[in-house]
Amino acid sequence: MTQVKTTCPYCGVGCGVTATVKAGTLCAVEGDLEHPANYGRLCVKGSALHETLGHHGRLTHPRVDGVNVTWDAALSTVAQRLNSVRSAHGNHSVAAYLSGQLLTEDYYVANKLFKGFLGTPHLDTNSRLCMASAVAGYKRAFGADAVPCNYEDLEEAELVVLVGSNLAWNHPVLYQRIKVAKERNPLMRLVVIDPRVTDSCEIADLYLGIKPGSDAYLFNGLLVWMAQHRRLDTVYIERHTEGFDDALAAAQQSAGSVADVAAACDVDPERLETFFYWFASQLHVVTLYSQGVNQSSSGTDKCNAIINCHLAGGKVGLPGAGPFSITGQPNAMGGREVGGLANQLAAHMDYHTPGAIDLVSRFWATENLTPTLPESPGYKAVELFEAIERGEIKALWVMATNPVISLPDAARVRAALEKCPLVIVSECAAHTDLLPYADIVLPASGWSEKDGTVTNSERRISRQRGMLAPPGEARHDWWIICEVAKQLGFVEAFNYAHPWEIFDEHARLSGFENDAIHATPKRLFDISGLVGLGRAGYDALAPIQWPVTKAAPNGTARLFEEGEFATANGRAKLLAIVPQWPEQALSAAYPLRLNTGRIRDQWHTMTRTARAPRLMNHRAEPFMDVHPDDAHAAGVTDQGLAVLTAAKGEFRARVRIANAQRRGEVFVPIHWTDCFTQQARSSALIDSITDPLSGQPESKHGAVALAPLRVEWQATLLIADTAVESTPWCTSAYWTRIPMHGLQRWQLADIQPVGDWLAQLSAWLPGPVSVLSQDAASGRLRAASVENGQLRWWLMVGLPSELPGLAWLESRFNETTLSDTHRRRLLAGCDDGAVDTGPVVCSCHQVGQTTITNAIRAGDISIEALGARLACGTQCGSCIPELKSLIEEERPHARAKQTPNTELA
Ligand SMILES: Nc1nc2c(c(=O)[nH]1)N[C@H]1C(S)=C(S)[C@@H](COP(=O)(O)OP(=O)(O)OC[C@H]3O[C@@H](n4cnc5c(=O)[nH]c(N)nc54)[C@H](O)[C@@H]3O)O[C@H]1N2
Ligand SMILES: Nc1nc2c(c(=O)[nH]1)N[C@H]1C(S)=C(S)[C@@H](COP(=O)(O)OP(=O)(O)OC[C@H]3O[C@@H](n4cnc5c(=O)[nH]c(N)nc54)[C@H](O)[C@@H]3O)O[C@H]1N2
Ligand code: SF4
Ligand SMILES: [Mo]
Repeated sequence: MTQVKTTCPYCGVGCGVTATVKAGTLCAVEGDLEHPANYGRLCVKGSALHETLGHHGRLTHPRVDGVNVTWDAALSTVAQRLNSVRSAHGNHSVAAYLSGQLLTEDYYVANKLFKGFLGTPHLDTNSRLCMASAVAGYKRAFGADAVPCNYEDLEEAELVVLVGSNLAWNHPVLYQRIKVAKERNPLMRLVVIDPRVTDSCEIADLYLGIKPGSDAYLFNGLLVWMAQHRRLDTVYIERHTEGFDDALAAAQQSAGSVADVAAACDVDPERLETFFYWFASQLHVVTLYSQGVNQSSSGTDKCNAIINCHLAGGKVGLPGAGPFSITGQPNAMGGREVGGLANQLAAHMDYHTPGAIDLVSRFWATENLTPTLPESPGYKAVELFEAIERGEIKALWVMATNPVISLPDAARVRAALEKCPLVIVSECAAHTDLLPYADIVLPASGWSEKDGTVTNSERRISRQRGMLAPPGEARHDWWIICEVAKQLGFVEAFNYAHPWEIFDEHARLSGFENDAIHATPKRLFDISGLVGLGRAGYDALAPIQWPVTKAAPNGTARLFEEGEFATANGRAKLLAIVPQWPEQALSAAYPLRLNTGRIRDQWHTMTRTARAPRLMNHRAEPFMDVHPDDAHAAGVTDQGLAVLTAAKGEFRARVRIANAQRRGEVFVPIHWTDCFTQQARSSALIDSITDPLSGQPESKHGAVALAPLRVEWQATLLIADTAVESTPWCTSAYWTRIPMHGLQRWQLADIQPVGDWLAQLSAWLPGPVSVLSQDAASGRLRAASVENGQLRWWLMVGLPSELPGLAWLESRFNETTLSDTHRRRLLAGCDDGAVDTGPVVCSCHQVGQTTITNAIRAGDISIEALGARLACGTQCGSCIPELKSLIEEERPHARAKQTPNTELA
């Protein structure tokens, strides 16, 4: 048994993980007590990491034109085809689309190959959909893409403002850290600014449920208010900034009075002014912002509207103060550091950085090569796919992202890929919606197998360490890229034996000619202090925050402490912001505002988190959160099925009527793909409108219509993994697949009635059919098939609310031979008598909503009482907000507690 320290591959918090490996299996994970991001904590996704591993469902062979081939054949085919596209159509006809989930070393060699050696600027990343506006905002204000703050600042602040961030679900460990800090410091306040009431409101002192897209009005209003109430730091403004007067004048134009701002944001003026007062009267304020700000057609301006207020109040470069863009992906930062965005060159240098092209060419020794480095930026993600659609780009290599799901106007992306003559995909999972478009599929190693570094939201570089062998022929991304580069003739430049050598080169480039003589201003991203670690030093590297230089060998906790910025004159810039509304317009045909985002237990397209059945239980099906009035107007009901329609796409899901929604707005999750459901890709509803500065899509502001999906029947089918050969029921108007242990659960519904269910079952399913119960009048039916003593499938026609507890049935599927008692009980139509415990609220301990409401009704009306009885909320704590709202809802029905309460024990 060995224990290995590594880093969680999900969100940008970058938690340290201690993994236990026994006999070639990673059997347990726990939080690394020493890692400064989490000090031992993990959220529910992190703590289920070991449950997502295993060789099943992984890509294990390189594939060319649908045929498995050897690596030699795959690599030479990639090289040949890339070369022939280049010689026929020029260097700029090839492109790469990368991901914030690659390791820094993978990213570095991909950027070096495409920009440096293939001479194409068209290399962009999914960080465009995620962090591009935050990057552009920081660069405009500070002269560099540099997050000034760190996680301790969140604990030291007197006021933390969450803007467009559902931290409790999406960066749970940071939320828990704030929660603890708030318990220690009762004066600390938390404000949440979000059109939805989210779980992040649990510990909020103030919630502003603003109209979507109105953030720039709000922060312009705050700037004006600070000026009117003499809450500016005039000394700081004078000494360390420029542009204040223009910024204030622009703010006054759009946000003259509290009443104007309150009207624009559609919030109560008193609450708004309370926020203004709190922000203005505290020095130690952290504003933490995320996709509710970034994913907008004016996202960059919104970031700068926030940064303006921090600069004007001198609330930056201090402990507990600063504008903090929280990153989404585990290595969003590392990608930005190597230059993975199409407008960047390398090591935080842009094409227009004076001398950068020459410097990078000399460093990479490409100056004598044809082609040389491109001279100007390439296409940003949405433009890149438009260029593919036009036929201008003819070869695309996608690594570690799924553009047919995550890019807006997803149908158009599919059509573009269909047309693209050469699509290469590096991927870990055997089934994704992208793979059918690939001419060449390259199997990549994944977390626990690959070795390298990632940078988290607070600039902290940590090691991800490889512990397991990749399955089959899967190889590390850096290796695949370097082997292709060598086949293309660039042997010397890509001759690395281990990722530490790549890291070393990246560190050298960051410090190359980065001194007072060569670079004014100096490049802030400098990790030259990590040059020369060697293999042993790299393997032992402890988490460290950049810059790491001779002057700061132990890293740098906080930036801009002296008020010296990375701009030419050292001053930070305030920007004049003219607020803009979302560009996707509402209309009579599409009257509802569509908001899209994340759920607590799933990661993006679910290729990893859906492998752990317990993570499927919190939200098992695709859903839409709808305000009760909108539901009523559209004639849809809670738990009923409905369709959202946009100009270019459709979304079918189960309705959740939610008071947390503003009227006129619908929220849908981003996670479901065609691998999991009939039609619930959120990006199909979003138009490809982007921020003109950052190129980030307006993914939070679609326009849709809502209507019921009128179905004749609904059914639940459980089927053993071994029994699924084809899935003919996928022609139904609605289906969704929910992985369980050893079986799949399908929720089905259709608009066509089924005349004869028995005939239908024989057509759909293998094995003999046993009817367990049938009620012709109501159309209810339960049937199952037992073959060779094993339960093969189980079906219930009826509403999902009538489901029995599925745990008993799940265990029966996993019995190699059904015992006689179980077989008899099953065929008598019985289960263990337990009712379905409802959606799982506490994923750590798998406690369902019904169990919890029963306990509350029986008198357990506190988190502590529920925890003592059911264990819910006692591990990662992410479900506590939901427990609290259940207590609120059920409290009126609770009866005075009789002690001891034996009924539910
Ligand atoms: N569980 C889980 N965690 C994740 C991920 C995941 O897939 N699952 N993904 C990771 C990634 S890559 C990212 S980028 C982060 C994203 O983390 P977040 O940004 O927190 O995630 P989202 O849910 O996309 O959106 C945040 C909030 O923005 C709000 N919002 C929408 N429109 C507006 C608006 O106009 N103004 C304001 N102020 N708010 C608005 C939404 O209602 C939503 O609650 O999460 C990371 N963490
Ligand atoms: N409507 C809407 N759209 C959005 C968003 C939104 O809020 N609303 N959010 C946007 C944001 S912030 C983001 S970050 C994107 C995320 O969207 P994507 O990046 O498209 O989603 P993922 O599922 O993370 O895709 C990663 C893929 O890489 C594979 N993979 C995992 N590890 C590795 C590896 O080491 N190597 C290789 N080669 N492959 C690997 C996974 O199996 C998976 O298929 O979605 C964006 N799109
Ligand atoms: S908070 Fe983020 S990094 Fe930490 S365990 Fe959860 S998903 Fe992983
Ligand atoms: Mo993201």
